[in-house]
Amino acid sequence: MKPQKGDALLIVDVQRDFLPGGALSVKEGDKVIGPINRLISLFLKRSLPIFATRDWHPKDHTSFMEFGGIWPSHCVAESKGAAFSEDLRLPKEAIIISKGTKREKDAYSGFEGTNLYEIFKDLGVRRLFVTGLATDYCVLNTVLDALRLGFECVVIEDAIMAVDLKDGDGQRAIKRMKDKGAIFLKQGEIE
Ligand code: VGL
Ligand code: ZN
Repeated sequence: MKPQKGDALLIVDVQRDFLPGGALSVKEGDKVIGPINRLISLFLKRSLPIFATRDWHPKDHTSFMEFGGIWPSHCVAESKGAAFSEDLRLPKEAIIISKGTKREKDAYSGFEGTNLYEIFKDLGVRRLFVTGLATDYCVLNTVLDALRLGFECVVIEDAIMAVDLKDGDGQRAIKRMKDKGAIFLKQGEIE
């Protein structure tokens, strides 16, 4: 499959806290970085837009355990853990979308409380190539919203990784995305 006009690369939450050694680390989360870097090169070469979402929470965010949530404190805005992985070759052209910025509300989807939809419309984006972390939370919710909003979604299966709080969460998330019409391909199938 060849990315073309109307396509955009969407990189979900490839931040230090979600990578091995981070506060909410996804096991083998770093495996997504190589495939994502190759897609970045491809989209840059074709002058196609690249988006990177980031979890960007206030330090007393409602999703944190000490404030009644289910997660350890993670991705606090401006902290080291909230930074994108230093191995991710994010170009200066990439459009960065911060989410989960309100204390009282969590936002797993990149569309929630952001202007992502408006930017896609302005740029004529119709199809998303989705990568990043984590399959069973932010990737899942972003893809389901995108499909509901009328975007086609190609999910790159070797460029996503699950938290798997419960065994099989990642696989169930993949099934839910497929059932709603997302296409799954490997990075090597995109050229
Ligand atoms: C995420 C858990 C909590 C994610 C964000 O990016 O998938 N997961 N906050
Ligand atoms: Zn979060």
